[in-house]
Amino acid sequence: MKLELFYYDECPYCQIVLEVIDDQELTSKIILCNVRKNPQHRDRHLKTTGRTTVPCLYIDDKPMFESRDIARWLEVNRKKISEG
Ligand SMILES: N[C@@H](CCC(=O)N[C@@H](CS)C(=O)NCC(=O)O)C(=O)O
Repeated sequence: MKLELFYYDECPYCQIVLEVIDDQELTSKIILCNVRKNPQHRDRHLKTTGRTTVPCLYIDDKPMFESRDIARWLEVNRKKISEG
Protein backbone atom coordinates (compact mmCIF):
# COMPACT_ATOMS: atom_id res chain seq x y z
CA MET A 1 0.00 0.00 0.00
CA LYS A 2 1.38 3.41 -0.96
CA LEU A 3 0.70 6.15 1.59
CA GLU A 4 1.57 9.82 1.11
CA LEU A 5 0.65 12.65 3.46
CA PHE A 6 0.41 16.12 1.96
CA TYR A 7 0.92 18.62 4.77
CA TYR A 8 2.83 21.60 6.10
CA ASP A 9 4.24 22.11 9.57
CA GLU A 10 2.33 25.27 10.51
CA CYS A 11 -1.07 23.65 9.88
CA PRO A 12 -2.67 22.53 13.18
CA TYR A 13 -4.83 19.91 11.46
CA CYS A 14 -1.68 18.43 9.92
CA GLN A 15 -0.10 18.31 13.38
CA ILE A 16 -3.01 16.16 14.61
CA VAL A 17 -2.32 13.66 11.83
CA LEU A 18 1.46 13.80 12.31
CA GLU A 19 0.99 13.06 16.02
CA VAL A 20 -1.11 9.98 15.22
CA ILE A 21 1.54 8.81 12.75
CA ASP A 22 4.17 9.21 15.46
CA ASP A 23 2.05 7.61 18.21
CA GLN A 24 1.20 4.64 16.00
CA GLU A 25 4.88 4.30 14.97
CA LEU A 26 4.03 4.58 11.29
CA THR A 27 6.61 7.21 10.33
CA SER A 28 8.62 4.84 8.16
CA LYS A 29 5.49 3.73 6.29
CA ILE A 30 4.29 7.11 5.08
CA ILE A 31 5.90 9.40 2.52
CA LEU A 32 5.70 12.97 3.80
CA CYS A 33 5.05 15.57 1.11
CA ASN A 34 5.50 19.10 2.48
CA VAL A 35 3.55 21.40 0.15
CA ARG A 36 5.21 24.56 1.45
CA LYS A 37 8.75 23.31 1.14
CA ASN A 38 8.23 21.65 -2.23
CA PRO A 39 6.04 23.44 -4.82
CA GLN A 40 5.97 20.24 -6.90
CA HIS A 41 3.97 18.55 -4.14
CA ARG A 42 1.58 21.50 -3.97
CA ASP A 43 1.12 21.51 -7.76
CA ARG A 44 0.52 17.77 -7.89
CA HIS A 45 -2.01 17.96 -5.04
CA LEU A 46 -3.84 20.84 -6.76
CA LYS A 47 -3.80 19.10 -10.13
CA THR A 48 -5.13 15.83 -8.67
CA THR A 49 -7.83 17.20 -6.37
CA GLY A 50 -8.48 20.76 -7.52
CA ARG A 51 -7.72 21.81 -3.93
CA THR A 52 -4.75 22.96 -1.89
CA THR A 53 -6.24 21.87 1.44
CA VAL A 54 -4.06 19.88 3.82
CA PRO A 55 -3.82 17.47 5.47
CA CYS A 56 -4.59 15.02 2.72
CA LEU A 57 -3.60 11.36 2.85
CA TYR A 58 -3.21 9.62 -0.50
CA ILE A 59 -3.99 5.93 -0.11
CA ASP A 60 -2.76 4.19 -3.24
CA ASP A 61 -3.15 7.52 -5.05
CA LYS A 62 -6.70 8.12 -3.78
CA PRO A 63 -6.93 11.32 -1.72
CA MET A 64 -8.57 11.40 1.72
CA PHE A 65 -9.24 14.80 3.30
CA GLU A 66 -10.23 15.74 6.88
CA SER A 67 -7.77 15.28 9.74
CA ARG A 68 -10.27 13.35 11.85
CA ASP A 69 -11.05 10.89 9.04
CA ILE A 70 -7.35 10.43 8.30
CA ALA A 71 -6.49 9.90 11.99
CA ARG A 72 -9.27 7.35 12.38
CA TRP A 73 -8.28 5.53 9.20
CA LEU A 74 -4.64 5.31 10.35
CA GLU A 75 -5.68 3.92 13.73
CA VAL A 76 -8.09 1.35 12.25
CA ASN A 77 -5.57 0.21 9.60
CA ARG A 78 -2.43 0.39 11.75
CA LYS A 79 -1.68 -3.34 11.65
CA LYS A 80 -2.16 -3.61 7.89
CA ILE A 81 0.05 -0.55 7.31
CA SER A 82 2.78 -1.84 9.64
CA GLU A 83 2.92 -5.20 7.91
CA GLY A 84 2.76 -3.82 4.40
N1 LIG B 1 -11.50 20.35 8.43
C1 LIG B 1 -10.19 20.25 7.82
C2 LIG B 1 -9.49 21.61 7.87
C3 LIG B 1 -8.25 21.65 7.01
C4 LIG B 1 -7.74 23.08 6.82
O1 LIG B 1 -8.46 24.06 7.08
N2 LIG B 1 -6.51 23.20 6.38
C5 LIG B 1 -5.94 24.51 6.07
C6 LIG B 1 -4.57 24.66 6.71
S1 LIG B 1 -4.63 24.68 8.48
C7 LIG B 1 -5.72 24.63 4.58
O2 LIG B 1 -5.22 23.74 3.93
N3 LIG B 1 -6.13 25.79 4.00
C8 LIG B 1 -5.85 26.10 2.61
C9 LIG B 1 -6.88 25.54 1.66
O3 LIG B 1 -7.90 24.98 2.10
O4 LIG B 1 -6.65 25.66 0.47
C10 LIG B 1 -9.39 19.17 8.54
O5 LIG B 1 -9.66 18.91 9.72
O6 LIG B 1 -8.52 18.55 7.92
